[in-house]
Amino acid sequence: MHIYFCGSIRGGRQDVAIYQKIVKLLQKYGAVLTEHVSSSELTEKGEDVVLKGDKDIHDRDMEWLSMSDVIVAEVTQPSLGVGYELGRAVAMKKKVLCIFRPSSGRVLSAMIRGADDGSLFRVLDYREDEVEQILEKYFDELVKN
Ligand code: 6K6
Repeated sequence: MHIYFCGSIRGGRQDVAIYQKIVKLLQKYGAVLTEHVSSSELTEKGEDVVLKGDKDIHDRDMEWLSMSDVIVAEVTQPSLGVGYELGRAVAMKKKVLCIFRPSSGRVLSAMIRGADDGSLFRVLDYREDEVEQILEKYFDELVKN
């Protein structure tokens, strides 16, 4: 299974430790195409030594998105890039799981929370200590269906 993980980069790197935990857990279920999103070396500037610029980043990510079987997005830290990826994933009719921590004190965008359709696009609230169970339950159900 190919998994595309989304997390804020230029939107702010406050949650990078949680992204690392999530990516590690996701690797039990398949290949995470966007492992770099959880790299603590990647700063908000998101400068890349390998890719030439933003167009390369965009085009490569869209290719990976189209190759992926499931998209998992940590949406607590607002990010334009993550919102864009989610919109493109919906247009591609991909399976999407968004996870959000209400303990952050933030209120999730209505365009994300309101996109939950109970099947292809899911939005789940979680506490950090629940992340393992929430992913296990989601992927168990995914392989059954
Ligand atoms: C350097 C090293 C690794 O990555 C970089 C440069 N930046 C990006 N590389 C790969 N994907 C990116 C990069 N910047 C944004 N993205 C994609 O958008 C990721 O898949 C994230 O889920 C999302 C973050 O968007 P912003 O708007 O918070 O940056």
